[in-house]
Amino acid sequence: MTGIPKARRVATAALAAVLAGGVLAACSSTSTKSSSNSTAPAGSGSASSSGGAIKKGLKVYFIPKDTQNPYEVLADKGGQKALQELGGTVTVSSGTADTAAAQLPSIQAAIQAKADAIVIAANDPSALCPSLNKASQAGIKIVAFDSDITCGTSPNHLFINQADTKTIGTSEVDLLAKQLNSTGDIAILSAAASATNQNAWIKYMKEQLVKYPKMKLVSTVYGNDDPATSLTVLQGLLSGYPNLKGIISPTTVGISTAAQYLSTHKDVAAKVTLTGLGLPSQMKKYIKDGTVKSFELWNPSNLGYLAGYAAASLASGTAMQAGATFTSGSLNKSYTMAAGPGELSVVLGPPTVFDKTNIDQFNF
Ligand code: RAM
Repeated sequence: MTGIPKARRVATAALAAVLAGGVLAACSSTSTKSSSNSTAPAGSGSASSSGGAIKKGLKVYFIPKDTQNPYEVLADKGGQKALQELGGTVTVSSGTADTAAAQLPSIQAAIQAKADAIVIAANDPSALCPSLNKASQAGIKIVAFDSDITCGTSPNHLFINQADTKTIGTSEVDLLAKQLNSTGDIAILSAAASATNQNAWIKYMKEQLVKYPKMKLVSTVYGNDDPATSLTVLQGLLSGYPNLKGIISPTTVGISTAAQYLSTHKDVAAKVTLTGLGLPSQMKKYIKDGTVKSFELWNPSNLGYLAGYAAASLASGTAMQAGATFTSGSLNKSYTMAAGPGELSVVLGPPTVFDKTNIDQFNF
């Protein structure tokens, strides 16, 4: 959390870009000013990789989970910034619902456009594999970010992980346990039931809960990263489990929906503690009014930015293999691809915990 003033400055630009841009659906963009993080990037870095210089004019397709989720929009803006620095272009294309089916036409469009790389946040671990494999066979480099695919070697791909998967899951349970004195019935308000990232985090939450025998997970519900659905399943939870003491929502859409509900239902808020993964820009008011004590996240713009640099490096000849490195522009770091369990990945960095002591320093 160093360099906060600069983080605030560039993060404000990121948010302004989102507000000004509105919903992005299959639109090309070559310019944006957004990029920020708790690790405040500064100035442009060098554009090279272990494969040599970055090619000019690269066409990268960013396929987010959907085009309406503010988190995904920030991530895509980060990708656009990266490709702008590198002399390439980004096309953002996806559906409006978090399903694999809604992403398939965008993969097809990337193939038709002879894109150099696809950067995708997968709504399903396996349903996209055949289509992505076709893209790979057509010479398109495949990068997953935010939510991984599980395709084995067909296609080979690199996953840009926002933070260590296990840490994300276990730390959310620890945050809630601290506030609940490690006791009580709890529930998870997730996104799409098929989302790889959500399920990976939930798996580690369950493992971590073993350390808290007095905390009992009574239900996991899915709001599909849609505010209306998230509200409906939240209300179902509250009426179905009157003794509920805590909710973890590992999605920015779920936690902001739940926080909004609790802030206007003080009787419920007095009994139910909420934490999870949220955008500071959306959660600030709920921290200020005491609805939420703490939550976590990383900088989504930087996630997209790193994915953009990775995609450009791969499309410029960097090998898709463990040990291969690429630079990351203003993140000022060289990233090395590591073989994880069943995947090749790099990790952006640790999540930041936000509470009333630091929330004002973050605007993404
Ligand atoms: C939501 C999405 C996204 C996740 C964040 C934390 O916006 O589910 O995939 O990474 O929350």
